[in-house]
Amino acid sequence: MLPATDALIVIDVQNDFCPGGALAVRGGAEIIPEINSIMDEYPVVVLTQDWHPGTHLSFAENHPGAVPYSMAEMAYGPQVLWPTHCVQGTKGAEFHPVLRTGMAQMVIRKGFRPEIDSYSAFFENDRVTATGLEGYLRSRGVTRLELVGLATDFCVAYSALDAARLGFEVTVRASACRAIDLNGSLDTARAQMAATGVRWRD
Ligand code: VGL
Ligand code: ZN
Repeated sequence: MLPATDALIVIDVQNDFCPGGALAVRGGAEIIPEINSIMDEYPVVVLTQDWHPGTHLSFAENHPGAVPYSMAEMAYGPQVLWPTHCVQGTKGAEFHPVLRTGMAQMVIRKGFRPEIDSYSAFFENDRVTATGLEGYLRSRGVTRLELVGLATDFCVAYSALDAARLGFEVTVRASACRAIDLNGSLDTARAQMAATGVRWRD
């Protein structure tokens, strides 16, 4: 068992991000056995859950004429328009059935405000609206995070960058992550993480 300062943060291992889901990440379900087996090493285990209302403005279908994977200008800046995914209360928003969800002490939901997307587990895409995860981790004395899950270049990367900026010691365990890789997004995310002091563990 690792010391009480160490947390495992499992990002968005939900049906819609796994093969067969609405926003499937290639190989998304392959990472689950590794995540399940390392959970026992961590005194603190947190799951995040992408959790959107059907009216969410990150969905292409809520922008007349827009197609999935195009860009829109939101109040906070550019935003990818996604296929409708992880709608609150649907099967697609549930955790993948193979994930050991019972090991989690905390589930943090994000992306529930219709007008703001939230890739990061710490701040929504406006970069200022907090999810509350920072306070939870600090009040439990956590200083080191290992991040796993989906997708490497969006929710995992944004979470890792925010965590590093907040002063946590952050490792992305790449073997237990899979990427969307949209227009070079994986290379961009990896460069940003390297520049921000996020450790990348193959
Ligand atoms: C994610 C796109 C939209 C993710 C969530 O979990 O990486 N990506 N919503
Ligand atoms: Zn989403």
